[in-house]
Amino acid sequence: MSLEEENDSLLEEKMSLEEENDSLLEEVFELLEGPDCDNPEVILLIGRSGAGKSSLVNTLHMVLTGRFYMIAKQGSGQAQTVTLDLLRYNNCGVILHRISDTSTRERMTNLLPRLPHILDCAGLADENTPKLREIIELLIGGYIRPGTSIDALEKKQEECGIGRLKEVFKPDPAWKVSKIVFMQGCIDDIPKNLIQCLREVLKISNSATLTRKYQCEVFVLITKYDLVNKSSDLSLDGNGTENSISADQFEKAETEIAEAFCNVGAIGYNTLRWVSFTDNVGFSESQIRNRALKFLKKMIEPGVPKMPEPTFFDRLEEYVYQTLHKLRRAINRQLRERHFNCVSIIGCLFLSFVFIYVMYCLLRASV
Ligand SMILES: Nc1nc2c(ncn2[C@@H]2O[C@H](COP(=O)(O)OP(=O)(O)OP(=O)(O)O)[C@@H](O)[C@H]2O)c(=O)[nH]1
Ligand SMILES: [Mg+2]
Repeated sequence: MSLEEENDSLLEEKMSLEEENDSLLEEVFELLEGPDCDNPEVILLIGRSGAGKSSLVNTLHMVLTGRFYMIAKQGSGQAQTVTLDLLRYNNCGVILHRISDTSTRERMTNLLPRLPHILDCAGLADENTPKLREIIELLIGGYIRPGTSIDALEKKQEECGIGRLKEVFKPDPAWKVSKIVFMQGCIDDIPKNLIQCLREVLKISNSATLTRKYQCEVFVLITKYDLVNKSSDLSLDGNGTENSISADQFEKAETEIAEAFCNVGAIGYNTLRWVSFTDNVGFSESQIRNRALKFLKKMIEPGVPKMPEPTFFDRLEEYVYQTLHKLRRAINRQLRERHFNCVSIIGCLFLSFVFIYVMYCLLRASV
């Protein structure tokens, strides 16, 4: 192919990508207008340090406003670890006056409050310990105030004892996470312990109702996709750095991470390849925009329906019912083994009445 032909085909590719981006943005707007986006999603970015979490915040902001500002401090060069707190970016950090395109700004006027809120957290360790499980549970459950230093939180955990932090912090429904995005650099080792830790937290269920406590959908973003060498010769392509990996290595890593997540449904549909706007990124602006808009669309489109959370009375009712069932079994056992005596049966009946009475009073108080 001559140089001219190559330029023409590149231009054509760019044009079609830009057209696709325009229709993706339109789809995003349409979704935002719908009743499914009445309550903005709260998305928690989670992963090892340097996975590209803060870069994602800046990239989404750039894609939505048309202007690049470092609203989230991202690493560069040797300074990789920069986020040390839990930071919240309301409505993807977008503010109306920052949107450069006039028609987009007009369209966004009513839609902006419906954009997801993003929580960018300090990189987490690759461990599966009660300590980290508690921190992740508090993050997901909305116990941690945005702006909290993760170091300070860990110190508090040492002071109070592991497992006691829930008694110290009050959850706020507005901080509760609805979607988790696990971020993993394609060139980095897969943090299997951290993934296991997250899976265990998501498995926690309510002991009375047996329903899952945290019904967040999990997505996996394989970041730094620009570092994948599309040709098999590493010296030729892939952004020309020693960090490049081959397409085969990438696919292997992608399968491995999907397998690590298989129980929380992250294979296929929930796994995306991501590139951020950074210093040396080897992707064009339209390509980055394309991936970012696809990601945003996935974040706001309807997913697996959430079961209604059990109320206090649901839990109480279930607890009373289970306790009565235990009492009935205990009485039956006593009768079978002929160990029963008047005192124990009166005691059981008395306890049953107390339970029913407490239930009745609480239900009346709630009406
Ligand atoms: N090539 C390439 N580099 C990226 C990409 N995204 C992020 N980086 C680089 O990866 C490094 C870490 O990015 P951050 O966004 O700060 O990572 P982080 O996950 O927020 O890290 P912590 O705040 O320490 O948890 C920086 O040097 C970025 O420039 C990408 O898509 N491609
Ligand atoms: Mg960061």
